[in-house]
Amino acid sequence: MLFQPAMLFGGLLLLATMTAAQWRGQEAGRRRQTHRVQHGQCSYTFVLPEPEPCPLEPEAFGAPNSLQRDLPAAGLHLGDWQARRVRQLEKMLENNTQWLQKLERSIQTSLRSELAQAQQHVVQNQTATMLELGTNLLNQTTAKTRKLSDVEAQVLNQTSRMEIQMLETSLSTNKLEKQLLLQGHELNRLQGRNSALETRLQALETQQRVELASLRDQRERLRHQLGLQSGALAGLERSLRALGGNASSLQRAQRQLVDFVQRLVHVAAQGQGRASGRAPEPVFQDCAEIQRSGANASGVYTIHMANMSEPRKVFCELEANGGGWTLIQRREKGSVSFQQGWKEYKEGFGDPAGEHWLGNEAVHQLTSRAAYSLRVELQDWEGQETYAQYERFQLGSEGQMYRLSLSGYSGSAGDQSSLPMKGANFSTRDADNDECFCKCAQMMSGGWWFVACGLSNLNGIYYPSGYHLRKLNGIRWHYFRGPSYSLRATRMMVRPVGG
Ligand SMILES: [Ca+2]
Repeated sequence: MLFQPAMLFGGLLLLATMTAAQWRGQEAGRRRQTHRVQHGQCSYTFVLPEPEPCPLEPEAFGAPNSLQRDLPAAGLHLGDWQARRVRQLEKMLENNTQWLQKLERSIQTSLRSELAQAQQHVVQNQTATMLELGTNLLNQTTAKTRKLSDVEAQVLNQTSRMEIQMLETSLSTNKLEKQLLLQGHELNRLQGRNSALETRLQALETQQRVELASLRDQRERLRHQLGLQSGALAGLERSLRALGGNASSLQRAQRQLVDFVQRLVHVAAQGQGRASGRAPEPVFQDCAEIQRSGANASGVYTIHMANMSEPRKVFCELEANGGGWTLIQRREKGSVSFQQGWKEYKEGFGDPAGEHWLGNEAVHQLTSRAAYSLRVELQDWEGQETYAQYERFQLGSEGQMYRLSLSGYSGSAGDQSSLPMKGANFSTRDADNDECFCKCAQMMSGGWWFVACGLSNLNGIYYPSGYHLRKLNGIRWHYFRGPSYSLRATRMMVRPVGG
């Protein structure tokens, strides 16, 4: 079917050529007729038998020459001639048609075989090409498949690794979640406590506000009274100034009288001793006098202080820093408890050879007799030693709550004094004389000149090495080792000014 148009075209071409050739053939007379047929790229040449010339029937036409010759004359026979001629032509046409059919069959046969061959050839070529292509494709596919398998294996490895990591991650996530839960519980608990504390704090704040208001009222009242009293005081001061000279001379005379009486008592005792054959015993008021008497070894000596009935054993530092020092306090190993009350601090406690507090009353008596200096020596747990010295040091009476008076600070234990230069009352756990709403002696421990609560406390709790840090109730000296460092050793000693 596909070849039908081509064949038709070929047939038409053939007919055209043939007609031309026939014409040529007729023109050429009796030459042999060759027919060339062009079909695509192929050309076919056919040598065909010369068509038989149709014999003219003599009886019909007579001689051709005669026809031509007799034509005008024989006009009556022209219709017969034409009929014969038509039959002749019909026959020729029939012959040609037969010939054409033969030719067509021959062409068809030839074409069919060539077509089959061509088709076979094309099919073979195509098959080979296809096979080659298929082989290449197969090779490529195999290579790609191999690559894909490799990639798949890698992906599988990667996937398993990722799965392991995911497992690990989920485990750690679980752990973290548990921790988070625990922390959340803890947080809730703390929040609960916090809110309770906040409530308490608010209650305290309210209470403090109320207290503050009442205190303000009191302050106002006191100011008013102070105003009234200052006038009276000014008058009194004026009178006192007039009496001052007399009073101080009276005090001196009183002290001299007491000294005299004591010496007299002592002389009487010596007289009794002499009567009983014993050697007389010298009497000293402090370690400076002992040093002046010729002693030069530090140690425990006995002194007789003015206004004190009993002699006291004291430790005398007669070697360091010019000597003549009477110790009033020593800490060195924590063997003596300094958690004592007012009475104990008043009378003194401990052993003068070791750790001790000489006693506020004795120090008051000693420092009221003459002008005294104070020396404070400190040692930390790193082996550093330092000191603080005060040119003037005096303790008030018990009625004055053994008030501290200081002046003339110098030394290496900080640029500033850790003892209150403006003075302070003495406080113990049972006698709160500080300048704080709180009770410093109970918070900081021991007995000291607390302010509110101040920068020092050499009578705090003794903490051994390793426990001495971050202790607010330890042995403190702010400008040496800070507010919460508990020191290793301390000494406090007094000496008459210029003595
Ligand atoms: Ca207080």
